[in-house]
Amino acid sequence: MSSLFDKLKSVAKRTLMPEKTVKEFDYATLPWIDKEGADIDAFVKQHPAAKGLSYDLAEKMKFWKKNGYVILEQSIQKEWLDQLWNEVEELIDHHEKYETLIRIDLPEYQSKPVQPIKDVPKKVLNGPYIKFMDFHENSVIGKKIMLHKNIVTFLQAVFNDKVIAMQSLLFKYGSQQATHQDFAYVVSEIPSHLAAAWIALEDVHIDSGPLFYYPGSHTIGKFDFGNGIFFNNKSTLNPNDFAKYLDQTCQNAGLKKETLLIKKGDVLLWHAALAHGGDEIRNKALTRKSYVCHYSSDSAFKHHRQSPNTEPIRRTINEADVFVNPQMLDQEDIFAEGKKM
Ligand SMILES: O=C(O)CCC(=O)C(=O)O
Repeated sequence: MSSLFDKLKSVAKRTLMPEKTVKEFDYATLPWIDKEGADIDAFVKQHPAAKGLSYDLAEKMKFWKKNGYVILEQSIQKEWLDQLWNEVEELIDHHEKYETLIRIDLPEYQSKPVQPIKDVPKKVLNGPYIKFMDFHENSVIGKKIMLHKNIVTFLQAVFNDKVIAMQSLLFKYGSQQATHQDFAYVVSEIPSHLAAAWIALEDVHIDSGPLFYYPGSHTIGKFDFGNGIFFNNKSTLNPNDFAKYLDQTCQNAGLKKETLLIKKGDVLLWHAALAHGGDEIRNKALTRKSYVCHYSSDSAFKHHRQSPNTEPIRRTINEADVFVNPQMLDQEDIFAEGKKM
């Protein structure tokens, strides 16, 4: 136990030497595409994977630089998406057999929002405010979709580096999450080396609580949580303050809020700093099945989050890596149907 003297010493240290707080991304380590004068045409000419894609890489990259997102239409096979959702249904129906972690954002789970699925009642799992966490670790098809060539090729070009998949979330219903930018919550060693994919597992209905986003918001000034740009237990401001700041700043900058009404098989890719959130669910009967994956680069993400001090065990698909969860080795790829697809 620390003595009163130790406590006073640590208060004095904090008073004399305040922690250095970060207010912006470091320009030197920004992905090349975010720097001034990035020559996308010259880059794409040299990029071996640019040919044979279902989209025009240079055009999408220019759109990304200006708007902070792109939509890749009809880029994932529907049979793969159906297989993934069948596995989620199995996970829910026989939840007592599985260890997959679930995040439950309901008041009665406030003291322990993350729990193994086997401990969460089926009725809760089948309702809103549920996130199935890192299911790609359990599922081969989850990994294949996460590291699909159409996604990986684009992100590889954005980072000009190998792509590393960091984490994933599956949703049955809309999240209704307040406006945020992902870098504040999903932290890689170089915070600007972050991107996300929103993969539609069904056509999105306007009343199902669709994702919304502010095109162009990836360049607005960063919010200060009181201790810098990342939200953690030392922050004096909270996610609601963050949301208010983002909505207000986007409005003041004349950025228009867009609603994501994409079709099954379409993918939205977004920048670390694109302001986005989940709209209100206006029809509670409507699902909004979706798969959200977060990515970083090889230079910025070197360890599995659950095991920061060990060399990761890698699975490579389409030249991109995802790390095996070293704490749940017996759960890795237990859904193996995707091997045949
Ligand atoms: O899908 C949603 O409604 C929100 C997902 C999201 O914002 C995120 O994972 O960062």
